[in-house]
Amino acid sequence: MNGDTGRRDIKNHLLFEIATEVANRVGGIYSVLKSKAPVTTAEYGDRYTLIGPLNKNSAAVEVEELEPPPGPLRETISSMQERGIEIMYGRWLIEGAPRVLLINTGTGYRWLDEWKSDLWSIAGIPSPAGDHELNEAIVFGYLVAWFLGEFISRETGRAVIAHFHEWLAGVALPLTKKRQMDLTTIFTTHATLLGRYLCAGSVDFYNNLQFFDVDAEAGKRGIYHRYCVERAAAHSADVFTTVSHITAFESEHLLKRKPDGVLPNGLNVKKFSAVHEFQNLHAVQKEKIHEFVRGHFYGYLDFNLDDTLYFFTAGRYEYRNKGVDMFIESLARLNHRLKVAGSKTTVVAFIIMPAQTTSLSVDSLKGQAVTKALADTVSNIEGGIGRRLFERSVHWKEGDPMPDDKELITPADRVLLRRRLFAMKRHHLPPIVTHNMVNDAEDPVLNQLRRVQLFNHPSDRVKVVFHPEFLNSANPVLSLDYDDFVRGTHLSVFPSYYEPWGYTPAESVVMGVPSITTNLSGFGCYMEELIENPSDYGIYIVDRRMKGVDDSVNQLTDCMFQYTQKSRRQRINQRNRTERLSDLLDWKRMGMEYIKARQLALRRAYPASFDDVDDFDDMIGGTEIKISRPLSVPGSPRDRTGMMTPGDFASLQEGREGLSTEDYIAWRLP
Ligand code: G6P
Ligand code: 1S3
Repeated sequence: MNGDTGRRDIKNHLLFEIATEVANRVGGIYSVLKSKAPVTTAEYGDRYTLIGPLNKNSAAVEVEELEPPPGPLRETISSMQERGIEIMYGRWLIEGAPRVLLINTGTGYRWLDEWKSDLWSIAGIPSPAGDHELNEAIVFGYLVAWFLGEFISRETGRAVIAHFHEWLAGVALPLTKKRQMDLTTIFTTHATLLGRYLCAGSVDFYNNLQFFDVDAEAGKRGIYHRYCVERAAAHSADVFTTVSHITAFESEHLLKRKPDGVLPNGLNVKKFSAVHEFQNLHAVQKEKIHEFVRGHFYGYLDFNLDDTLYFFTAGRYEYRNKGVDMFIESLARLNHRLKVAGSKTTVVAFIIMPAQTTSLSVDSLKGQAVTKALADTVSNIEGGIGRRLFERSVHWKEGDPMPDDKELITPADRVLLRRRLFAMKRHHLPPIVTHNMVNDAEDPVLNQLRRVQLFNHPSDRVKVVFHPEFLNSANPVLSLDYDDFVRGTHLSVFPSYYEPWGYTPAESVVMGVPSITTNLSGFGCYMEELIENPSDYGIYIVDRRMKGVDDSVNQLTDCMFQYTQKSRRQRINQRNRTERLSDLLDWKRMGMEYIKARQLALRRAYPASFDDVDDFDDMIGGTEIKISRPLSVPGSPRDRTGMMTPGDFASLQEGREGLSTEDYIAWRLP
């Protein structure tokens, strides 16, 4: 509990957001912070600073170093620097350009043992030797607590909110409480440690959430000490939040604190000035995927690219959690259904998930090389024919025969072309993986593809390409950046089993690419709550909660099969509708929940400053931000509930009368 002396100015409060992914791309939290930066800096200006550990490689490209402004910030940084702590202050070179403060944890390790024993004595959190990740979390946590403690002793005028993301940045939370710091805190968990571990195994997670012996389960998996940090962070924060209702439910049971609210993830949505620009981009990027496919399937290109659909899944390689197991099984069933139906459509399904590889395979490189050589030869021949045709025509006189096409292509051209065609002969099927895998024989994706026999056989209507590396336009085989690749595809498929939010389907939607998700992903549940008929808008939600596995696989197969039955015109219409959902996912709208969480944190720490109900309304004036709602535009999705902000269906439920979390309307699994 802080002093609540009422001295601090809450209206002009300062905001620190603390995470290990500040200016350091690791996963989803980086996306949250980066995409949210424009709305947060618009609201706070220089009252907003992000704090993270210093990663020199990524800071070198993402951050421009600056002199800290004079005042408490500079004084605190200098004081820590004088004690040997390296701190980099600067501008994160992203839209919104927020200020960042990056602390070199390496310069704090000399106190590691002391801090470990302190953590044990103040919070009962053990820290066995040899867990590097935990050591990093402890050193970072103590350095952040050090910074915040010194900062608030110098900045005595304004209130301070410290918002922490994920357990890795959470060690400072119990410290702020124990040291009774005069600030207010928020903790957002983007997943739970136990949830991720339990789901990756073979437990029936959602039906047993209430019954897990959490300490024992954490102990069995060797993560008890990390779990303690996560739980302490959740319990010490003034306001505890998660990214979705499904994770709120999970946290309530696994971390034993009911979250105060849900802060869904938004995107920084960019609209093109021409409405149909994204459709044009689809055609342009699809042509680049065609180029790859021509090379990859050379020698077996017996399917029509104009009648080919591109499906994909992508993300971190969490085979079961991200639902790749279900995707592959459904692809096998889809293959069967398309064959039985005598369909002329071919589906090329991409799996983009980084695994350990040694290099691109010779076969993949060769495929691109032979088609490139063929394209160059054809273009030379084409140039020669053009020149000769022109020469003949320019010398043509009345009475001469018309230029004969047989003479236009020379014997040398024919030989060269024949050589190129011979190089295209292939004696084995096109590969299902583009790289040499370190562990080919035990790779779960490859083994399942073998089990269901998706081998890119000419008779298969579903072909598969496993690209075990994130995409990059500098890659010589599949030369596209991720966003461009997504635009060129027809359908994204994310049948996750464990997905607290799920940026991948949301990103696909804002690019106008229809997406399949599940009712076990935060995003899927959110869409289901918000839109009357998500499938009308290209969001297909597979039921993995109430159905058995086989039924869910069939539902996913049906979904994909029905998509293959659509005409081009229907696909174009569908993309238009999908893209229209993007305003719903914009931070301008989603960010409202962050505003509410911050107000709740201030109110809890400084209740006396909120004597007057109107004060709270003033403070939360952010609700008046214009939320663009395509909902009112004819032909756009209709909000099922008439709610104005995403969190209205069970988020920050702070009543005016009290501060109890009991009035949080927990979303329950049926
Ligand atoms: C976009 C382009 C159209 C193109 C279509 C192909 O809408 O603007 O010119 O015909 O994509 O759609 P498809 O679903 O067949 O890739
Ligand atoms: C987490 O990253 P993940 O892919 O491990 O955080 C993301 C950002 O909140 C979230 O979108 C995702 O579902 C979580 O799982």
